[in-house]
Amino acid sequence: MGNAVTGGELVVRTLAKAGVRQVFGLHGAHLETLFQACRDHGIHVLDTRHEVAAGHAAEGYARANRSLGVALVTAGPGFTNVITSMANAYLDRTPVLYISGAAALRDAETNTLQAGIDQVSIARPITKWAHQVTTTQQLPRLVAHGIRIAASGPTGPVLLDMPSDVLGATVDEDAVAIPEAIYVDEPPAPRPQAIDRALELLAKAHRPVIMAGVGAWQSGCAAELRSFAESAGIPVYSDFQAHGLLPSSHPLYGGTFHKMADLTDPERPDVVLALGVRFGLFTLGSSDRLVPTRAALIHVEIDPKEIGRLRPVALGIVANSREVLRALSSQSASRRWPDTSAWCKHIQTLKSDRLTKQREETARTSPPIHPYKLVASIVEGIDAETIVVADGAETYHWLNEVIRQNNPGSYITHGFLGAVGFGMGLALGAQAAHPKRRVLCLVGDGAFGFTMAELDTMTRHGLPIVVVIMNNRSWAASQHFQEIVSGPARVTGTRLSDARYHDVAKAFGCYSQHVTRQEDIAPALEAAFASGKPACLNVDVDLAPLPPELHLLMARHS
Ligand SMILES: Cc1ncc(C[n+]2csc(CCOP(=O)(O)OP(=O)(O)O)c2C)c(N)n1
Repeated sequence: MGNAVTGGELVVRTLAKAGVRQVFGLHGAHLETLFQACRDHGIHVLDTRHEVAAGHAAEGYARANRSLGVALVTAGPGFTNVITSMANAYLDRTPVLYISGAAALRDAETNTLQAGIDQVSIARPITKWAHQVTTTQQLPRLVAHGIRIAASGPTGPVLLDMPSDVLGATVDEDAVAIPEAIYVDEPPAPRPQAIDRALELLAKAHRPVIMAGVGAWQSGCAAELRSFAESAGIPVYSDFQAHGLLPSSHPLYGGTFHKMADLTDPERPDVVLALGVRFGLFTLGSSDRLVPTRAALIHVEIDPKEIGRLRPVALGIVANSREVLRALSSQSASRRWPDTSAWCKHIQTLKSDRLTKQREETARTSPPIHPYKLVASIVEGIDAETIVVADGAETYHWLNEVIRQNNPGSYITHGFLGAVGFGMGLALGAQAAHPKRRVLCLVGDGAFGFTMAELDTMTRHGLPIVVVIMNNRSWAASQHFQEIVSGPARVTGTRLSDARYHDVAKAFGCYSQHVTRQEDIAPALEAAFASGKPACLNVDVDLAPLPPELHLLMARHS
């Protein structure tokens, strides 16, 4: 006979076996055995002020670390508060294990506390798998199963719903084995014929382009991407998740996908190798602004449902992006590649022309600070290791203009859900994943208001995140949309006040500053990082200018 252990203990032993050292959550009585077991096993619980932030922090951790994130939320409202995070993780393919408490099975249909809703059914459409565990002995097997599902491509969220009596019951530890091999390590590789065909198409191209998407980033192909792009002389664009996979400073990097709209006839791509790209919002749907209709598309995707979804393909390959790049590279050296140097140079010229144009257009002195100048100052004021989180619509579109990261997983921002208000949580997770790196969270004033109490979480846990508020006193993307669609005289429900957010931050124990002049941004950033504390810079910016990317998107939707 071994020791009698609780279900909570079995869950945590399994998490520990899977390499989990950090979880995010907010306590509730239903979770008590889990919190106690985490304490015993040295798994750090980063407790937030709102489950919204706990869910997003688990996402931020997963995205900054390219590993599993774990969120613990209590029964009923704790669960409903992470629905947005679940949906976000689902659409962005972020591997998060959500563990929800639930009322004891013996209390079913008794109108008891925090119960009466079917949490599994609610989660099912927004997770890869949702399941209620009904037997204590099955907890290790099902936790391992959930982790395997979340972490295997295409990765995504999983909900395990755990009734309090299942967690609280004890079993003989010798009667329950903790699974050893939890992760699946063999990603799907392409067939040789597919690689031959891809090489044939690419070798004939005059203006080839690689588009790296979420699947490329998740495959961990930074070295392979660089080596293949260099050997074949092919420029690379990326979506937000794959940003930094090829360093922004690399002469073959063209920018985020939307920058492909700067390629105009006759200099447009003729062959596109899309690695783990999900066509849609970030490729302007099925429009041919980014990928011309006449271009041959080679689409590599781990999920066959994405291939040909919006664009017909010349060749579809269901495989892991890194495996495909390895196979391409193994044959690349023996090939004669066409000289693409003029094409690559053209893309670099477009890139620098765009920056020069914006610098000239925004050259006027402050106040009010032009939003472009704020993002440009931020990018100049951070080191190459800094992780940047961006939240808020116009805010992140401005940042997209200038962001340059040299590491993957270092730019964490909006995906398909477009959920405003997730930045503070993401930043908590990113900083927990990388305690030695700097984390800067750029956030719209509207977005900041969702979870500003997380400044307290930062203070309590000693996380020196620098929060910069792009304060335009408005839900700017909404207000601008309204002005364009309904007219400037019809603005309603989209204005915000000139709140003193820096005072709020001070009250939470943060370093804080109100910034109103362009020339004060750089020193304020420096002081914020030097403080070694969580910091909040409330920066007043001009509401009027519209970010260039938004022109592109509004043109599409008008
Ligand atoms: C949770 C959520 N609520 C509402 C919206 C609709 N929405 C899209 S952009 C936007 C304005 C965001 O304002 P802010 O955070 O201040 O950023 P800004 O656009 O001013 O940079 C809103 C409300 C959304 N995307 N997500």
